[in-house]
Amino acid sequence: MSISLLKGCHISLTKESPALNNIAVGLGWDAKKAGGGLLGLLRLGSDFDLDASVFMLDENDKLLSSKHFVYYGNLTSPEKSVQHQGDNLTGEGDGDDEVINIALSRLPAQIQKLVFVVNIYEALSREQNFGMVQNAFIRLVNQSNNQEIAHYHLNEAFSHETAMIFGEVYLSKGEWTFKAVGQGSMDDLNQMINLYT
Ligand SMILES: [Ca+2]
Ligand SMILES: [Ca+2]
Repeated sequence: MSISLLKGCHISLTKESPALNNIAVGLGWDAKKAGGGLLGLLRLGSDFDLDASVFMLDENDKLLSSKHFVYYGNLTSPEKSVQHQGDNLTGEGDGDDEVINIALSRLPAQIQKLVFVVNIYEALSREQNFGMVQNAFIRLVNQSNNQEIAHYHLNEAFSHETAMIFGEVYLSKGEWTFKAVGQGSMDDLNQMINLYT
């Protein structure tokens, strides 16, 4: 049975699924329906494109290399341990909008943490932020049996954030652990890359 996590909570994936190797990480969101008034008109004028990405970090919380930042412009990490399934441009519809596959056994030994981020494409020029997003979630599926292991719905009220850490998968005492993070930021992707470099 899938475990529903609240913000800040974590579970041991190794304990939940001892033979776990291939994980599909599904991330979803919807743009709030544009209301009336000028803001609604402005919002209708631009596409609303959210992008999921993964920072693959070593024990110092630094990217192992620039190729270990996996996003729509770099869909696969060098050793194919992390593979982004492609860019969704609208977020329309229920279910996963973007999916990132993880093969734990292929991860380089130096990788201690995977940080799953969703940011709004061209948020500044399009004047968009997470206050305009609803139904955001991250979920982990065991690909060997297609069973969902855990999910986290970001129910908090967000406002000016343009990027959001949805969750993290990290090694803790030798066990892969998933944490529901839900931490927003006004940084763009380049600023986040600098944080982890
Ligand atoms: Ca996208
Ligand atoms: Ca959606």
